[in-house]
Amino acid sequence: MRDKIEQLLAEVEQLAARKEQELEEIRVRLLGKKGSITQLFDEFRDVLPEQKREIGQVLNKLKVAAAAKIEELKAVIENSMEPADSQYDLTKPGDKMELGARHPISVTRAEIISIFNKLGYAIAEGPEIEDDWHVFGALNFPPEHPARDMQDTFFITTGENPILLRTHTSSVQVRAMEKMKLPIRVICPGRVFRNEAISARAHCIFHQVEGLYIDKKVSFADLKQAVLLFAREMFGENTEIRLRPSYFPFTEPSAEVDVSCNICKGKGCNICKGTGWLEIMGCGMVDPAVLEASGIDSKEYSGFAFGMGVERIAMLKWQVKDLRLYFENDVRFLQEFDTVV
Ligand code: 2U9
Repeated sequence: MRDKIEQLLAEVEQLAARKEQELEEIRVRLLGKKGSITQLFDEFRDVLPEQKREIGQVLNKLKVAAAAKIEELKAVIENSMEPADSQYDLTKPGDKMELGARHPISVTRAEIISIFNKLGYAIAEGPEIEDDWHVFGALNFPPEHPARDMQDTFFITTGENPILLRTHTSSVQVRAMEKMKLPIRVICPGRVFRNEAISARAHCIFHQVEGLYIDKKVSFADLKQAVLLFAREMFGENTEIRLRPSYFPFTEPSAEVDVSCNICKGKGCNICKGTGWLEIMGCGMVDPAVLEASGIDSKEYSGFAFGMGVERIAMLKWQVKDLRLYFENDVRFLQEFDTVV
């Protein structure tokens, strides 16, 4: 096989050499000392003065065009005569093709979305650069209220309704409440920003999936059932949940949700720090003041909401100890995940 390839390469090179010689003969025939174009220049001396300008122009054009064409063809032939190994080594084994993979955060986000899609939630998206009203005002964070300290952010403008980077995707739910017809059942995945020092457990950029369900007679029992269904789909059918009372300005009552540790099955290990439980999200009943702020009658409608950090869910799923790994995009880390698409 190798011999055959080399023989054929030699033939191609011989062919190119022959063609180059033929081309040189053509050049001499046209543009050489006695070439036909050169001869026309000799005859040009006898052209009548009144025709000299016109014929001179055409003649020059012919000479330039012929020279250019010959140069062009010479380059083509020379290229094809390059020694084979300087251009292609047909005997070299092919380069290994690296398969791409989805980022573990994308995989986790897609899994969360798919679970809620099955529960009838639509997806809503909104701007990362928001105004103060949609991030704080409409969600029951009065100006100067200490609850704002928990979600300090990056301001783009100052003034009465400053423009800033959203600290949660709740702003998307506010926009949904403003424009969607009731009942509303949405999840809002997206990137959020907080003025936080970067560490193994916190970052100034992270991803959330939040959800909102508003209808007549929505109860805390409905919330608990939705959270339980999600937890069992995400972490396994034997997963148990527990709700601990908490505080958020936009929900009342509010709770933190824990799932039973599926590493030690609730016995206590170093992943769950001996407690048997892992915190996965926050949730609560939408505060009536939040419904009213977006023009929804809180006497007729009620709703629940929940929110989770995608990085946190992904850390629990794969037992990743340092959040920063998700942002560094070191391929050695990314290749650890079985996420080839
Ligand atoms: C509207 C009304 C209520 C969204 C909610 C949480 C609880 C919550 C955190 C989890 C970890 C954010 O990523 S995190 O830091 N979120 O605990 N979020 S209830 O409540 C809403 C949203 C929109 C209109």
